[in-house]
This record gives sequence, structure tokens and C-alpha cells, in this order.
Amino acid sequence: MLRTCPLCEAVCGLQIELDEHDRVVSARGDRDDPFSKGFICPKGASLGKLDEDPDLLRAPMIRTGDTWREVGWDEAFDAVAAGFGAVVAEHGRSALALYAGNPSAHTVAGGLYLPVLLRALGTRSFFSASTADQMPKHVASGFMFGDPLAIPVPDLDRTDYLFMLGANPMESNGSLCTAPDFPGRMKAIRARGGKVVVVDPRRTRTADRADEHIFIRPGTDPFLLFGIVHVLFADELTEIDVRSGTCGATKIPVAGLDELRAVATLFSPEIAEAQTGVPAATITRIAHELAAAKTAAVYARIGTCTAEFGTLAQWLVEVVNVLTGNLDRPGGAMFATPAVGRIRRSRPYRTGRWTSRVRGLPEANGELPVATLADEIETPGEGRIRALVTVAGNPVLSAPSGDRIGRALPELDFMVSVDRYLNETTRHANVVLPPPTTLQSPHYDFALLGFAVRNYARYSPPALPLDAQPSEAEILARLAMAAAGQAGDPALADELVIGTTLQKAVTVAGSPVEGRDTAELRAELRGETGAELRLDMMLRLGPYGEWNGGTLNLQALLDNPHGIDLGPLQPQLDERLCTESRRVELAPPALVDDVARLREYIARARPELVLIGRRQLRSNNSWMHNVASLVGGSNTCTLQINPADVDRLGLGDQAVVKSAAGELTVPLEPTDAIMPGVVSLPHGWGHARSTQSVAAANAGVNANELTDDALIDVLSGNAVFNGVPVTLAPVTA
Ligand SMILES: Nc1nc2c(c(=O)[nH]1)N[C@H]1C(S)=C(S)[C@@H](COP(=O)(O)OP(=O)(O)OC[C@H]3O[C@@H](n4cnc5c(=O)[nH]c(N)nc54)[C@H](O)[C@@H]3O)O[C@H]1N2
Ligand SMILES: Nc1nc2c(c(=O)[nH]1)N[C@H]1C(S)=C(S)[C@@H](COP(=O)(O)OP(=O)(O)OC[C@H]3O[C@@H](n4cnc5c(=O)[nH]c(N)nc54)[C@H](O)[C@@H]3O)O[C@H]1N2
Ligand code: SF4
Ligand SMILES: [Mo]
Repeated sequence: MLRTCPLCEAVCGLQIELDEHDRVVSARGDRDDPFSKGFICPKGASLGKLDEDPDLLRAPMIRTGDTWREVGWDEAFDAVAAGFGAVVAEHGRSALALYAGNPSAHTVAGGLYLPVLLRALGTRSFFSASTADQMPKHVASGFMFGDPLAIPVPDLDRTDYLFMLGANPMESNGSLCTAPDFPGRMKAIRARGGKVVVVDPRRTRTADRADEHIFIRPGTDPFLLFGIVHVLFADELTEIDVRSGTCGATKIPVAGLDELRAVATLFSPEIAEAQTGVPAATITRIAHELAAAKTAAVYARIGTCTAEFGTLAQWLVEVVNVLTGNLDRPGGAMFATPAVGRIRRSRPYRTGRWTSRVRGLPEANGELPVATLADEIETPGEGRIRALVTVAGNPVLSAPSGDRIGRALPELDFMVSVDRYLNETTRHANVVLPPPTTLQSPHYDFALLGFAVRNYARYSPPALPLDAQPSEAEILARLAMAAAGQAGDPALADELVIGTTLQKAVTVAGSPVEGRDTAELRAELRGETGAELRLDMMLRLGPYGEWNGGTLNLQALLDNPHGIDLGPLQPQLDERLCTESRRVELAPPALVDDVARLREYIARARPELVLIGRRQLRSNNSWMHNVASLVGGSNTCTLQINPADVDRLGLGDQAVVKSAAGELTVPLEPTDAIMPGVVSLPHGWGHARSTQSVAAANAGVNANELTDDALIDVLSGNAVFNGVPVTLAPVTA
């Protein structure tokens, strides 16, 4: 049996063998998948163990006080309707909130039904893991390209020079760069004579496999990138055609060059060196190498996003890609063309259309920062959150000041979680609704195929039948109905979406189905569930779709269970740009204004020690620690520290780590792979009170007791996990 692995962003094809009781005998890489070509990691290989974990919830749970009881689905949804109803009656819809976690970016249910649920809740209190992750990228792309989803990816298979900051794909398998077998693709760059340079405060496994590793002080990437931009201008390494306002060999239309040049003069390589610790000569050399390379791509990920100047960093990454002529050209930083199409944005991108109640933080992409979730639950007054829905999230372990969220959740009047486990977050819910297992669920990666390094599509229908439970799509649809105070058939939600989408498609000028009859189009759709019908519609409307002169529809994906290769990335800046100027905005005012904050950083006293995070190959954020084969060995919760710091501070095997937000006692792992003055603790641990037996036995500590929800990247509202000031002290008896 074939299916896509849903566990991380690499979308590997898996070949799964089942025994006669439908239990997984083995999970291997699918060699006939044209994209992943047989690659698999230890997590994918453990998919069966995850699905068969005895601690998984199999039926809805209702909590009364400290006791949980299993109930039937109707009873569970009645309880949800009553819970929402009471809160709405007393406090209105602004008292409702939704938190969507990372796995919901991978599931069909998350992709198709979270928007339906959010609309039904009728609240602006929408939070997700995006503000603990990539929101700086959306905001930077929104301002520069007019579209928050226009995030370029490095054209890994063709590039001659990969400059990678704050990413460790040897452990993470890549992020906002969907690339199964990242290790193999990186090796191939070097094999064809290319170069890979990694910038990271730790010498990671990725750095070990690169041509060059550059240590950098956490949180200072914008200085490094500004230093490069400075050199590109000062040494005239960028091809500028002033008359046409274009940049680089491929003549990228740009606006704001003069403003950009003016701010970049403030950041010489020497100033950058003082902040980053990277020698000025190295910065100058890298700028020259990027400019001289036949093709080059700058790629920056979580280490640079979850930082105080996250959005500035993402802006400058794309600025360097533009100035070196590498944006939108093969081998450079390119946009994917996913099979499910989207309707172009017609309004200018902006943030702050509304602000959070307590701290006045601006929304970005319709979301409020998860860093202010606890404030909104704890602080009395009109609009206080009284009821919360969590879907596939564990913010108590994953959000900044997570333990504070754990203390705030019991203050809610009502909480419902859609999750497979009773964990640190869901144990506070009144009702928990468990989705079916992975193999009982369909898979199509709506979100991540939009960031793939090769255009590709693959659909996996559910491999195993549902027992008596609803699919996750149906759970979300029924939750939406409960939230809206409606009764009836959840399939109506799908028909509504299909109707509205088709109506829009036939009226939009230039649409492939402009002027056609919606009833006729509806009649062409095929699929066994509402989700499949919607996928069929999206594929048909998409760039390779049957309604667009192509061949793709649901049936084509069903006929090709190994997936369909849709070819290498294609230049498409013209179609992607939706700024008002129809140019790449190199100096958007909001970003240029934020440079003042970066300048203030220079005058700040530098903390002696700062905390960063890290990912581990056999973990996935907070939720894979209950599979015995995935924990233990190198996958333990230790604080990496340079031996010089251990000596300097007179530490033993453990230390007490303190930040402005909290304090933890942690085992130390001295290693010269981490630079002096920096310590690293993985997140997602801290399962001491978990009912998950394996996880509790390997509990670790919650790194997010140290991260501070008061710190955010101001433009995007993103959480700051890297560069958190801490002090260390010996453990005293
Ligand atoms: N200190 C620090 N903190 C971090 C980070 C960091 O680098 N450092 N990284 C951040 C990042 S990038 C992210 S994305 C967040 C992640 O944070 P969250 O999005 O909150 O995700 P997880 O903690 O992984 O929790 C996922 C939950 O989903 C459940 N689940 C798994 N599969 C499914 C499914 O198919 N359906 C449903 N309904 N539930 C499912 C799991 O049981 C688990 O409870 O963490 C962030 N936190
Ligand atoms: N095995 C595994 N895979 C995963 C996940 C997981 O938890 N485990 N999580 C998934 C998720 S949700 C995401 S978002 C992706 C993330 O994927 P990646 O972005 O590759 O994340 P990490 O592996 O945490 O690598 C981040 C690197 O940034 C470095 N760093 C920290 N601070 C700084 C800084 O200030 N500047 C620079 N230049 N570097 C810094 C860290 O040392 C670390 O090596 O991974 C996904 N894949
Ligand atoms: S790399 Fe990611 S998608 Fe591939 S098998 Fe591992 S967890 Fe699954
Ligand atoms: Mo993430």
C-alpha cells in the first residue's frame, strides 16, 4: 500500500506492508515516487508504531473535574454545542478562540476545514503555530511581493551555491523548502562542483556536510545580511539598470533601490562583524562569492525566523537573492507552481487590520500572535477569551512561556481539543475529539506542495477503513456547525464551499472557466467524500488542471499512486507579483522603519549567555516522544554548552538555567560544536505529568518555560525562541 508520509514537510512517499489484521508490518521508502525516490527517515519508518500506540485516544473523552470518561460522538458534540452556546450567550463570539497546531498544516482536514471552522466561530481570536514559526516569512513576502504565500525556495537541484542560515535539514528534513532527501540533494550540489555554506551558532550535522560553516551570534542574522547587501552595493556587484528600474541578469523589476542602498550604508561589514562575530573579511568574501556564482540561493529558516528581528532577516534574504540576480531564475530562489491553484490577491498586503485586545499587537495574515494567547485568556474585560478550540496543537510545550498557557487554560469556561492524545495541553479540555489514525486518513499536502523544490502532486486516499468514528474533516465540520449553533448535515459545508468557489471562478476575468455554468461544472466533480470533491475541484481549476487545458483531476492522482512529477520550478515572477507597483518592493516602509529597532540593538548591553533551540531527527516538536524506538540515545533533552562555559561557570553535570520567564534544572551536554556564550535546549519535551507512558518515562524539561512571551518580532508578532538571555548556575544540594 502506498501513501505520503504526513509527519514532516518532506512529503516522502512510503510503501507500507500490512498483515491480515491490517497492522503495519513495515514502512519503507517508495522507490517509484518520482520526488522522494525511496528516501525515508526514522520517523516515517515508525508510522505504524505511531498509529498503533496504545495511548492513542480511540473515542471522544469528556472531563468532569479530574476524571475522564469515554463517550459516544453524539454526546461529545452535544457537549461541545452546549459549551459554545453558553459562552456565546453570555459573552458573544469575541469570547471564542481557535489555536491550530503544526500537524493541521499537513492534514486534509486542516487544509480544507479550518477556514470553515474559523468562519463559524466568528471570532478574530485566531492563533496558530505560524506565529511560533514562519510568520516573518509571510510578512516579508507580503510587503515585497504583495503575496504572503509567495515564499521563494532554493532551487536545490540546480543551484551552484547554497547559502543557508538557521536551518538544519539533516535533522529537520527541510522546512519551507519541501525537498525529500535533502541530504542527498545537498550532497549533489557539492558533487556537481557547487558550494554549500551554513551559518549557525552550532556546528550542526548540516554544517558538517557543508563546504563551510560560519558561527554567528544568535539573533544577529540581519546584521550579517545587511553587511552582504552593503558590499554588493559598495563593490558594485549588482547589475542595476537605472532606466528600466531592473536588477540582475534576469532584469527583475524593482522599486526602492535608493532607499535600500541608503539603509545598507549604515551596516558596513565591520559593524556587522561587531554584532555577529563573523569576520568582516568573511562577509565581504561571501558577498563576492554570491555575486560571482553562476547561480546562488540564500535560504534561511527557523533559526532566523523565531528571533527578535525575524522579519528583517527574511526581507534581507530576498533582497540578496534579488541583488545577485538569483530571484526567479533556475538555480536561484524560485516559486513553486503547486497543482491546486489559488485566486490572485487583489488588495494590497497589510498587517494590523485589527489588533489584540490586551497588548495591542497587530494581526498578520488574520492571526494574532500565540505569544499573547495567555494574556487574552487571563486578562479580565470585554472580549476576554472564555472558550478555546485547539486543533492538533500543544502550546503548553510549544509556545513561548508555555507553562503560563498551562496555568491560564483552567480559567476558561470551556475548551475542546481535536487531538489523538491527552497531553500537556489537551488535559485541560472539557471535551477531546480524537481524529482517526494516519492510515485511516486521506493525505494531500495542500500547504507544503506550494513550497516544493520540484513541482509535484500526490494524493493518498485512506488506506484503512474508519471504524465507527468520523474522519477528521467531519469532526471539524461538525465542530463548525456546533460553533455556529446549527444542526444538519456537515456535507452542506462542502457544497457551500464548492458553490462559492465555482461562482467566483466563473465570474473572474481570465479564469479558465470564465462564463461557464456552475451546475455543469459541479456535475463533473468526482470524489467519495466532500474533501475529495473539493480536491478534485481545486485540481481541475489549477495550473495543470483539466479545466485549464491540462489533465489533472482527482482521478489522475488516484491512477498514479506514486505521485506525479510536474517538472522543475519555472520562472513566474510576473504572475506572482501583486504589489501595487507590480515591482519587487526592496524597501517597504514598514521594514525600513523597523531598522531603527535593529540600530538600537547595537547600543544594548550584550548578555553573557543566550539560549537557542534545536531539533532532533527522531522527534517532531512535542508529540512523538511516546514511541519507544524514537526516544533515547541521542534523542534526549540536554543543554548543549561549550566546555569553556562549563569551566568558567564551575558547572557539574547539571545546571540551573534562568531567564526572565522561568527557571529549569537541566542535564548538560558539553560540546565544542556550540559557540561559547550560547546554550541550546530542544523544545517539545517536559512530559513529567503526561499520561503517555513512554513520554513520561523520558520526560525532559519544557524549554518554553524559559522562552518569554513578552519578546516578539514586532512586525510579524512571531515568538522569539533564539537569542533568549539566560544565566546558568551550579545545582546546589
Ligand atoms: N523553544 C522552541 N519552541 C518551539 C519551536 C522552537 O524551535 N523552539 N518551534 C516552533 C514550531 S516551528 C512549531 S511548528 C511549533 C509546533 O507546535 P504545535 O503546533 O503546538 O505542535 P506540537 O507541539 O507538535 O503538537 C501537535 C499536536 O497535534 C497532535 N496531532 C498529531 N497529529 C495529528 C492529527 O493528524 N490530527 C490532530 N487533530 N492532531 C494531531 C499531537 O498529538 C499534538 O498534541 O512549536 C514551536 N515551538
Ligand atoms: N526531526 C524533526 N524534524 C522536524 C521538526 C522536528 O521537531 N523534528 N519540526 C518541523 C518543523 S515544525 C519545522 S518549522 C522545521 C524547522 O526546520 P529547520 O529550520 O531546519 O529547524 P532546526 O533543525 O531547528 O534548525 C534551526 C537551526 O538554527 C540554528 N539557530 C538558532 N538560532 C540561530 C540564529 O540566531 N541564527 C542562525 N543563523 N541560526 C540559528 C540552530 O542552531 C539550528 O541548527 O522542522 C520540521 N521538521
Ligand atoms: S523525512 Fe519527513 S516525510 Fe520523509 S519519512 Fe521522515 S518524517 Fe516522513
Ligand atoms: Mo514549525
